[in-house]
Amino acid sequence: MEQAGSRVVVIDVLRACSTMIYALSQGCKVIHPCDTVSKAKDLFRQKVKSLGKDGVLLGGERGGVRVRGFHLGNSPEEYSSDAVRGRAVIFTTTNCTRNLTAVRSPKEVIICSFVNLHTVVEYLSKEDADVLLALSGTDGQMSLEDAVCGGMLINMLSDRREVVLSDSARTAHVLYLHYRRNIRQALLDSSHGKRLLELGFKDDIGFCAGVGKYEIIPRHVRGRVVC
Ligand code: 3SL
Repeated sequence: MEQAGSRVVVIDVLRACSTMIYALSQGCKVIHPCDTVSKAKDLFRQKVKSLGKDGVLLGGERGGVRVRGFHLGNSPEEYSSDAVRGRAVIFTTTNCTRNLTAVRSPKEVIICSFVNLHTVVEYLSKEDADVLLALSGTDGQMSLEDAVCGGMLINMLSDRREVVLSDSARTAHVLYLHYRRNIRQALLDSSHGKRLLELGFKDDIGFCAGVGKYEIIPRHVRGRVVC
């Protein structure tokens, strides 16, 4: 996907963007998103040669659960300072990293979820460039939680600068207005949230519903996510 002149904001509330934001806030040096498990394993082997075994971790999920043989799954709190500080993470998830590696922008690609939303909005409000929201969704379908997050971004940005909305942006905004008093409920109502609950990831839902906890803006630049 390429949008000439636009800043692209990739949103995946549950859970990959929230996890990447948390990992980088905890001192992770760089995240390398990969679209497939085999590419992640290949890249890991290469990086071990240059960074050593202690310098790099393999993280991610398929079907919500940690890939067999990986050090970390896709629960944000696994990426604590103790685990990731000073290290590179090779990261692959079912939807988000695949979408992320497909997005191109001549301006920039920004990683966003509720947990860094305020900082992203402050940044976007300083410039007039078009903004394209790329909602990760689930298996090619729209996800309620990503739409509500996009809608909240639109709501906050429209207080700070002029915005002209497409129909899909307007739809996301209306969904946000519905959930504005209880963001966590949007995550609980979503099919993705329900699946994570069944898998035992209740704490992740609480974490990912925490609005504006981290003041960082990760960017995807030439295959690397960095702050
Ligand atoms: O598909 C993804 O990118 C993941 O974030 C999905 S899950 O939350 O790990 O199920």
